[in-house]
Amino acid sequence: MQHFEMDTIRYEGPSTKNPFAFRYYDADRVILGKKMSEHLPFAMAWWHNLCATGTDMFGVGTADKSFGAVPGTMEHAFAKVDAGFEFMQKLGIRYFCFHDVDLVPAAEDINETNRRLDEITDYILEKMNQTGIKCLWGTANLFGDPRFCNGAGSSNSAEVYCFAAAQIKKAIELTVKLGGRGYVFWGGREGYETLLNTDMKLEQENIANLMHKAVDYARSIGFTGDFYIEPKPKEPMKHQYDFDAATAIGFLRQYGLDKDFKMNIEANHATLAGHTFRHELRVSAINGMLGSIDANQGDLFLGWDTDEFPYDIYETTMCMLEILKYGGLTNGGFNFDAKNRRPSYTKEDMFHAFILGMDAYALGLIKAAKLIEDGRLDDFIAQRYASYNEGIGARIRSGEADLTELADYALNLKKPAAPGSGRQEYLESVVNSVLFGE
Ligand code: XLS
Ligand code: CA
Ligand code: CA
Repeated sequence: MQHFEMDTIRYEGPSTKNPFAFRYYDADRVILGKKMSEHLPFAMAWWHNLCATGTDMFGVGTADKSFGAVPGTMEHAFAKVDAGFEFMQKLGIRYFCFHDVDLVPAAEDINETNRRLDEITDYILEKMNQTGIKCLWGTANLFGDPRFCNGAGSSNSAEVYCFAAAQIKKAIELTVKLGGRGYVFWGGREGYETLLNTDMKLEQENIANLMHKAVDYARSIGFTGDFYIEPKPKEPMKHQYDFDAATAIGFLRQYGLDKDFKMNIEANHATLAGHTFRHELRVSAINGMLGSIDANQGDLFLGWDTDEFPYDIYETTMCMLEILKYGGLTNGGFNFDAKNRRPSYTKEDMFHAFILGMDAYALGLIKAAKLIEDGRLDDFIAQRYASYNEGIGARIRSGEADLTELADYALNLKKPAAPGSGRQEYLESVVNSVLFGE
């Protein structure tokens, strides 16, 4: 049974008026020596695309995601697999990401949920073998069930902590079964509402302990991929422990987890933390922890996580610039953790959203490569720090000069030369000319 009427979406070039065609995403086009499809391993998020109907605090869903079955049944779970694979094939999406409970309806008894998960992943595996579509990463939903109202690894209840462990264990097994290249820990409700009732130290130690046990178990059953922390500062909790990349990296180092973990950076979470997306990517990259990307965008006028499909070409260009300059993603990809706006509720809209997102990243890649080839930004930065290439600057970089030598250097000079203009406006005009010059 076909779930979507559209044909396969093809590249037709920037001038096409066909709403069901790519304008920029041309899978086989080579950019800086690599195919676009290799630069951009796109993934579909099971939860937004196949599960979410547009429910919000003020109203029920607007989109029909029943796919011909009764929601809440295993028949529906199977229909979602069929629809999901058809959708990915039609768009040329080669990866998917999932939470355990995206795949099947959770049962009262966790043993029954696990049995359902075994059944559905057998079927998913068949579909993967037929289509060549792969799993980018898996994760466990440790925030939806009321038992996790005080967190999972950070729960005050040891029993709830064990249930979190059981879900993580199963989700890791499923990720390994599906050949997933990563396993994500998004903090969910790992944080607090008020310090009046919170033992922060105990909670953080417990989370770290759970992560260590997860790594040990995963490695023992053959998982060779990356673990990711996905930072987010707030929502649903007032304060979440994995506030941003710098905080999460500090936590990983504090508890000896930095060899197994990298960052999964979500664009919308970066802006919620008061950073640019690019900032979070740079912090991760310079710490050797640029892992994977949740490709979406937020709304700067709103204080919450809107998970919109990316359309801002400045943002996608700067993201791709970071990724190209820091050597690409290893096991990671570009997961569209994004949802249609509630009034865009048709099946066509699901396609429009992915075409928008894939084209926005493809155009960002094209423009980022142009910025690199143009060279003016790199040249400017190299020249800006040139004082560290020789003389006292080189001795600072090598660590040879002690504080007295540095101070004596200054005393001899009496007054430093001006540091040189930052030329921000000039550089911004260079960016515009590369983006829009032709
Ligand atoms: C929520 C997160 C979540 C993670 C996976 O804000 O983005 O969807 O990506 O648990
Ligand atoms: Ca996410
Ligand atoms: Ca989000």
